[in-house]
Amino acid sequence: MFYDPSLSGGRKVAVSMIAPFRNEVENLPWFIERVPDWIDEVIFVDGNSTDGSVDLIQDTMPSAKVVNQPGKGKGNALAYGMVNATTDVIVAVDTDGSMDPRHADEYVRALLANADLVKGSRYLPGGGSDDLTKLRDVGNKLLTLAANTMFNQRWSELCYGYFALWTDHLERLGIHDMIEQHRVDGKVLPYGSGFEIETLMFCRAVRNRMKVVEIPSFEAPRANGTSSLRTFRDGSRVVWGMSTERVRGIHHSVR
Ligand SMILES: Nc1nc2c(ncn2[C@@H]2O[C@H](COP(=O)(O)OP(=O)(O)O)[C@@H](O)[C@H]2O)c(=O)[nH]1
Ligand SMILES: [Mg+2]
Repeated sequence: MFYDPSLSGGRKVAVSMIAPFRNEVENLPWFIERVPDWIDEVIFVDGNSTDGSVDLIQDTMPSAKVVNQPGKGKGNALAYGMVNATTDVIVAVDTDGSMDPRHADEYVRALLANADLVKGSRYLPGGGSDDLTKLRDVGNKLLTLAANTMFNQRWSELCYGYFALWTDHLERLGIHDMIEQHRVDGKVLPYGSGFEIETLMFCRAVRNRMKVVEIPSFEAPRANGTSSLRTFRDGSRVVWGMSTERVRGIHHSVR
């Protein structure tokens, strides 16, 4: 349970941490050690790992839930993890050693201080990244500019996976519907199944007139292994995401 007497009349909230992983056996011990003890439910979402990640989680954190994603891609994993949450609040965190789960309280505090969705930003003062290559940095800035123009926002960042929201909002954001489309025909993942998931959620939050708040976040370099993001393929999917949401209409509800 998260409890801060100075916020929201001292309301207690139960929190789920959603942690997607694919072959992160070397990075998971660091992550698991840092999961705050006030987190009520940790849902690890496996993308068919073959490196013993599942055994490691079950041995070192037997209280955690480990679920298999029904389809492919990080978006599919996150959506599936989120709809399995049984608590009030969801915090999503990567498990590659780049995001420190000990900062989850900052996200919950911002939700309790009256936000609907809280997104981490590496570009706000106090945030940063040692993981972004120059190319990704420029790409992310251009994508942010495009999303800000299309959705009339002043976001400092777009493609970042540390975020939190009230679980009740999932339905409004159409997340349940997304995991229905988990069948993958051919090579292209269905819409929402890839790294465009965050863009899709943030843009849909605007479409639903939800209050989106950014807080600073620092991203360390991925501790071990390599990123599965491919800059051009996934950058194009992000453009697909924001354009699709824009065409669907800014102030028309998602559902
Ligand atoms: N379950 C699952 N997790 C994934 C998948 N792709 C990436 N991840 C996880 O999502 C997080 C971010 O992925 P990463 O490859 O580091 O991308 P980057 O942070 O954008 O460079 C990591 O914790 C990965 O293990 C996937 O297809 N399925
Ligand atoms: Mg990473």
